[in-house]
Amino acid sequence: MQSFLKIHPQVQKALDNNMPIVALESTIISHGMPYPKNVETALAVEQIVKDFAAVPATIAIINGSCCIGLSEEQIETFGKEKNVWKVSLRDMPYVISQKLYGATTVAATMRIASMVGIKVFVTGGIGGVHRGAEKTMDISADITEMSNTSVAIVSAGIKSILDIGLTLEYLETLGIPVVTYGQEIFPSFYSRESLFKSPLSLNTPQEIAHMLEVKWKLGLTGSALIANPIPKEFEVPAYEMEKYIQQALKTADEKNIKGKDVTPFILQFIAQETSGESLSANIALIKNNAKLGAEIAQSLVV
Ligand code: PSU
Ligand code: MN
Repeated sequence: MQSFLKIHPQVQKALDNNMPIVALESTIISHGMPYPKNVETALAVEQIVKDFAAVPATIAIINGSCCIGLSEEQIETFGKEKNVWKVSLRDMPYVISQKLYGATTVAATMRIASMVGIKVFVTGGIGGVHRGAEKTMDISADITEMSNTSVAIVSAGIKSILDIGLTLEYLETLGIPVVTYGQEIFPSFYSRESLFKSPLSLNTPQEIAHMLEVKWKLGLTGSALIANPIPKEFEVPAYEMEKYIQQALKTADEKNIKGKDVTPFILQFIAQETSGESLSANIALIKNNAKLGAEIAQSLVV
């Protein structure tokens, strides 16, 4: 497996010295946001992780290697290049063996992070159970991967483009702890609230880190979803988002958008329709997650 891994010297140094590391995904750069905001955000997020005394490791597939830690130039390439694959678990062997550019989703990123022992991963929002999944069976591999891989995910809850209730049910089935930071109500990505009470909540990064330690010491392998509500000043009320989500889902259906193209299409549609308001919210929440992720990584001793 080692022969497929390419570890950035800074990340290697952090691994050797048991320093806190935060993994970051690359699909959000290539398929989740438009250029140049995507590159600016990816670099800003790395800087925040550094400001909070942890080492960022953005993960992507380049020329047959799983790269753990990217240079600024490589991040720029992922933000600009049009022929980048969105790589979930099922795509990994193909994209690696064909030596293609691959941006890793939550599922693929956490799997690669776990190969070198990184325990904390920060993103905007995870994939989950889509609305209408009872007919389409569209359930992200992010969710099933969370039961396989022992890497905690810091996200802003579950995007309201998904079925939040069904996603929470699925996470329960898989035995994955869902912990909201600092409030009882479960957040819905663009908004601090949802119709759901959070299954668990904790008020400090230290308590979250301690919970993770206990989980893994008990031999309860797998992830935990740490839901970090978007800062108040950037939130878009759920009822306002809902009409854009409905439009996006309807348009995706009319255009017969399927499979892995659904999530990027919906994100782009909503960003366009809200004149970038959803994009600003997305950027703000991922920065906020980077801070919490670094703080959790700091406190973690596993
Ligand atoms: N959520 C976002 N932006 C994103 C994604 C999720 O706000 O770019 C990406 C992540 O990489 C996630 C993927 O893993 O979408 C999920 O895709 P799917 O629903 O096709 O599994
Ligand atoms: Mn899907």
